[in-house]
Amino acid sequence: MAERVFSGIQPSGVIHIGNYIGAIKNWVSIIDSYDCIFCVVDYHAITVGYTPSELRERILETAKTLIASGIDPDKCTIFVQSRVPEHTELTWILNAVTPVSDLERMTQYKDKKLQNMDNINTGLLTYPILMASDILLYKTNAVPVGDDQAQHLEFTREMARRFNSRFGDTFLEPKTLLGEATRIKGLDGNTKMSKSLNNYIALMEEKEDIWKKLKVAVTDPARKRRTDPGNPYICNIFSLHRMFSSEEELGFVEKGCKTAEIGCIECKQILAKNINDTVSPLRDKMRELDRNTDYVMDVLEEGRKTCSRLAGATMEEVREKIGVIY
Ligand code: AQP
Repeated sequence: MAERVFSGIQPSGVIHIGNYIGAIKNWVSIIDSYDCIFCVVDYHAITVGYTPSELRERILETAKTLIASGIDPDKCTIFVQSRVPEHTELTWILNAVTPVSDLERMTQYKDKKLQNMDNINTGLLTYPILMASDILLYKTNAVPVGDDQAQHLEFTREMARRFNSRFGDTFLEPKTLLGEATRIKGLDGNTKMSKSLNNYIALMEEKEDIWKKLKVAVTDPARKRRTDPGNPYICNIFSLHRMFSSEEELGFVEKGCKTAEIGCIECKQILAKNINDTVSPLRDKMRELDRNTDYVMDVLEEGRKTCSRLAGATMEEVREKIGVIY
């Protein structure tokens, strides 16, 4: 039996190249080696401000984007979190064994609090418990996460240990499967590329729009004029080249930037072409799926059935262990 992998993505906005490089591409690369479950985590997405009609569309769009990016439904399970209510049931139970102080020190909570000052709801605080439930419900062996989620995965392991030591062996402690890429910064060059920060290049962005966004993206501030030499190692455009460009192109822009032989515009044009070359087959596939929404709905329904069966079995065990079966 292949080891089980679980990972999720929020339908909280447009999926961007950071999500692709940091998560989805890695998921595609392991799909043949593990029993993979990929989840559109819509209940996570309601912890920040949103519009119900948009969420409805984004759930389906996120599922389509996964499939268009190479997550083959014949090789794995894809489903929507809210369609399997055991996720929230387990969350409530794990709430009761989680110290509030553990949640308050989570880095993502601190960041999100600052980004959502007018809506610091309890869901932002308990987000890691829902994530732990997603993972533990399926007796997951390994979770592929970007380094931004590493703290939440450590928290999940701690939850498994805590529950097991109190109620007896139930959950597995999942390992981390770290992909090759680290965190992708946004076009502002400051924070991580994020759906909610509008500092992204969408995965399905059209060629002209990729260029429009890259043209104004932040580079090494020391390069004020075309003739100023730059430092590629502090330039976010160069770090994106590492993800999308060939070794030869990397060498060319590295040297060209340091010696001012090329300007930022030429450097960005090479990057824009390479991003477009990577995403254009995905865009084509997405258009095909847009014409075949019934197929995507069928995939999600199959996923729901599989996950309901697995989650249902775990919850029977959990209810028995915590003493609510009489
Ligand atoms: N900038 C990034 N670089 C590398 N990996 C990233 N991921 C997200 N942003 C980057 C990875 O994408 C997966 C799915 O992320 P998510 O949808 O669960 O939520 P997130 O990490 O909070 O993504 P966003 O884009 O920043 O969304 P919002 O703005 O809604 O919070 C994860 O595996 C994550 O590591």
